[in-house]
Amino acid sequence: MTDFPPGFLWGASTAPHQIEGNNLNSDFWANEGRVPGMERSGDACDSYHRYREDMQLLADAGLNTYRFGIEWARIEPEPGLISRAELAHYRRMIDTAYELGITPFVTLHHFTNPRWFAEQGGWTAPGAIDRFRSYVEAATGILDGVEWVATMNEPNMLAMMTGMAVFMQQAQENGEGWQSPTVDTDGPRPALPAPSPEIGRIFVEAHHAVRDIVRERTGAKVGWTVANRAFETRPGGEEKRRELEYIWEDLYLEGSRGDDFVGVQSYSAQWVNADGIEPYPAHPDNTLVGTAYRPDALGIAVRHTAEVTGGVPIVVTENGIATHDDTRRIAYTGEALRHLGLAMADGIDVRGYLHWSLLDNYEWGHWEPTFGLIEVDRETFVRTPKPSLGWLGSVARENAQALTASR
Ligand code: IFM
Repeated sequence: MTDFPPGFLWGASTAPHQIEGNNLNSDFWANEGRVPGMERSGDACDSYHRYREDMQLLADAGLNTYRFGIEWARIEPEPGLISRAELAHYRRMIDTAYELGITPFVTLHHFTNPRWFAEQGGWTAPGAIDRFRSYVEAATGILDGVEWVATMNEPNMLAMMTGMAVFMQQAQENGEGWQSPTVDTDGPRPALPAPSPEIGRIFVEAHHAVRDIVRERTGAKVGWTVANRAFETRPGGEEKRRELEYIWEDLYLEGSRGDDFVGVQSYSAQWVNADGIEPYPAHPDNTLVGTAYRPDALGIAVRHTAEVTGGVPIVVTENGIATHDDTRRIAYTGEALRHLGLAMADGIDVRGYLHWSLLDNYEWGHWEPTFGLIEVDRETFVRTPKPSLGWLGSVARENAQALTASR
């Protein structure tokens, strides 16, 4: 058995645009449906109205933490116009979590921006950080008592997506299909555009700016969450790996030095050779988003994160698998937890494990890949917990994970 430390956070994560539904004032909503092959989020899981039920299922299973986001596009639908009603909505979510004995873990920005922010030039426009700062100042008004706040989700993927806006524009003009940043269901995933370090540095600056605001105004631990690619090196690929690792991860991990925690988000691992990142080869074990089945990636990810950040406490803020086979989800997660336990046994400071995702949700242009511990009927919104929810809940209750394979 691996024992996890007392107070370990056990939970699941979501993001507003992926579950709430009708995020009308966001830039992502504005683009949905315009590009062929891109499905719309629509009502999503209607969690905007059904969040209590979602949290109740999480708590009943035995999990103790719920990571959810608050949506800038709802809170500030027009520049400078702060919606008190939306702030009150998110405060009710925080209060509901506490009422159910759940620790809320709040993300301030998860990929989506207000439509007006995008129209003003987005993150690369002058004044972008000030606009984000103003939103965070308003948001901190409802964070009283919240212990964990992530400023931005996966700034490295966001930097890549910001580059993808150009691709989307071209795809629209040429009538080409949508390429989700997170999904490729037709064989090996083509190389994603590398995130621009210039844009990445804007996010580091934005993170530091709002980290200070959150610290001044709340008692929360503050950090951000970084997508980890768990790169592995083919002979001769060492230099290329260092170059890519900086662009994809280390710029952001270095930006988290001085934070109270860093979120590790891990799904798969990927080989790098002297020419660059190798696409995932087609394989029957590949997941529904086209990635290789690599639960061991979580161990690689936390070890690399600890090394680059110099030991900033880690919370695994996302880890999971896109599959229709829940038995596989349990097998994947058990193995990922085993690798997490081994890293912790080697002295890495990990404070929690939050599974992605609580619900089958909108995977950025697609509904087919399902990551959830809970199935959602998209017409009736009926929630049906999968066996993996009960399984993860029992791991959480025992605060331990049986080691099923040898080291
Ligand atoms: O669904 C996404 C999430 O929004 C960010 N991290 C990866 C997940 C799965 O692709």
